[in-house]
Amino acid sequence: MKKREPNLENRREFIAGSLVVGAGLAASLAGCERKDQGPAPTGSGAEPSTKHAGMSPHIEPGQLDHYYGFWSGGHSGEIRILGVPSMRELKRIPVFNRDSATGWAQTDYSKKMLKGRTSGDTHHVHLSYTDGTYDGRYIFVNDKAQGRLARVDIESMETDAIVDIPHSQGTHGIFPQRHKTGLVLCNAEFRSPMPNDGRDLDDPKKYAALHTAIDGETMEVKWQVMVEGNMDLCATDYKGLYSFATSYNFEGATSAEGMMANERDALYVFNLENIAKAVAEGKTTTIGDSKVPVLDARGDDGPYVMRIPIPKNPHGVNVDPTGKYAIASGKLSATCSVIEIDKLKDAFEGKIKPRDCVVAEPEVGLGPLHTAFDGKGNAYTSIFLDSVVTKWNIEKAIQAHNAKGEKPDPIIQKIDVHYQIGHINASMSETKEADGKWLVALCKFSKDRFLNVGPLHPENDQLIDISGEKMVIVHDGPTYPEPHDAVVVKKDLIHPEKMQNRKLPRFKMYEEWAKEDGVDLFKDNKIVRNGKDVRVYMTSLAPNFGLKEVRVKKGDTVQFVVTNQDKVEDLCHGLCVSQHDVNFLVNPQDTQSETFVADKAGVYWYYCPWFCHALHLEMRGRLIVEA
Ligand code: K7E
Ligand code: CUA
Ligand code: CA
Repeated sequence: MKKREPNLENRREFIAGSLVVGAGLAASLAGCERKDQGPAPTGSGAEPSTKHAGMSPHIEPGQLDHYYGFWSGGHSGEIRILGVPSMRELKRIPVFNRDSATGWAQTDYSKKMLKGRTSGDTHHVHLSYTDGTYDGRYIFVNDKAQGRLARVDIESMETDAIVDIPHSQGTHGIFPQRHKTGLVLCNAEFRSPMPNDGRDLDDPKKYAALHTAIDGETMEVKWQVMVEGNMDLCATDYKGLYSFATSYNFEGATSAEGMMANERDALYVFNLENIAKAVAEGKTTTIGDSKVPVLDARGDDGPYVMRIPIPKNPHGVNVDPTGKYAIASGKLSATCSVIEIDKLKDAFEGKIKPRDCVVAEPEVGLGPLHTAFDGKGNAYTSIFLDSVVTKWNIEKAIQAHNAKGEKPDPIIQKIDVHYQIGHINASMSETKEADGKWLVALCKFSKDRFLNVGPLHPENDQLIDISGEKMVIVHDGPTYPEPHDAVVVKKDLIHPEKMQNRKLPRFKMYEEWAKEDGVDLFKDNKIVRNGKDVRVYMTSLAPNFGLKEVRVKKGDTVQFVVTNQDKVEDLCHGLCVSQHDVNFLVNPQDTQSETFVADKAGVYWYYCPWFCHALHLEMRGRLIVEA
């Protein structure tokens, strides 16, 4: 073993120690040895690892990246777009959070979607698919905090739908179907009473969790399947037949110790065809006041759900680009379980046992979490406790599993990452077009890799060149906490529009108001009073607002509806009303609205917060509130 910084070693032991509570577990983990240390950590006198013969992540000023990276924002509640390989942050898309720059969670339509909530916890971003690759239409993202699923329209790069999933606490793993934009499957991580109305409080045996199917086109909740164990990560196959969910608390415990009691938990396999048939035949029930059909599949290895025993507190599950294998990571076992998807049919028909679908279980390191692919038969698993990425060969792992006597070694390389890696993903890894170019390793701790910025450190998203036989780290990418997952998408599959295209559902709302009030949004500047409700239609065209003065009475509810007439790319305006907590963005050719109460008499300047013109500072007017 190469010499390490003592700090780092302590930290690893600390983190490992805090996780490893069960004695049996410690014993099972001790058996795993690291094979190849990879490059030494930089910053400790070692050669910087960027000197290598492979691809450069450097993108010259003015040059464009080759990939879009879509990052979840974790408990920031947003989605971020990064350019890969430069790792430059290009945009943040507010989803569940309040965003002062754009007015998200303040504008009328976003408020309506959010129902007054302004926080969320996004973990998993996935794009809509057609024929096993991205179709460039939608981004889906979960909210673990409040059990929701949201969708972003890629043309506008704006959240266009948010769905509350009934009786789903801790909506965590999500995955869209890959044969077409069909269902988006969503896992509830937390078991809870059904319904959660005060019953069964102290009777965890009766708690359950739901696997929910949402139509990716209409964003309607289609059905739910109730199971007994919790569900963590989710994946789908490439044919539309199955979805998968790892369960780390198959024990049904309510404490961490209890959740680690058994050596094996399970991978749930949902048979989507059989479920759809049962739903169509009405073999369902409902829970509480939700109208969504629920199929109760607790405890039975029936035609709907199969449980494959796998070790131990499994976390990630990923399907390889050939669609042949689902790979579940052990987390508290040093192994990954490789499930051959073609065998599932026989297992569902009772011809083989569920466990017979496991065709390999290679030892990859301590605390395996997630797996990415290069399209050349290799898997890359993030190893949390060891802070490494393990590159291993899937076919060799299967040969080793079956071999009598001498076993081939599937492990190709382990490379240090900095530090405590969570998710991992490779360019196009979640599609049949995985291209084996770049791997992003999303590390939870950055420790000493960046300038000290206080107790809250950035995360460290490292970029790894996987185009050669050996992985090489080429870039450290600090991010604001806490992205969990990312997908890396070829740039020619993503075509956002540069001007607001007015197809989003919120435009229907403005058109209806305009019709009611006999107003042309793009031409008219008009104040419409209805009792104490005052609607202000106003245009913006650099460097002027259509109204220099808006006169209202104290106590009026004022709604500004602003339409940006500018047709110039990148020419945004906005509206900020001084002292009234009103601040929103209006893209070129866009309309936005926000409502507030004018509760103080006086003169309040409204102004454009986006630097749009030499006379940008002069782009303002007076809100005159009469006593
Ligand atoms: Cu591993 Cu929420 Cu995907 Cu985080 S989960 S790392
Ligand atoms: Cu418009 Cu600044
Ligand atoms: Ca467990």
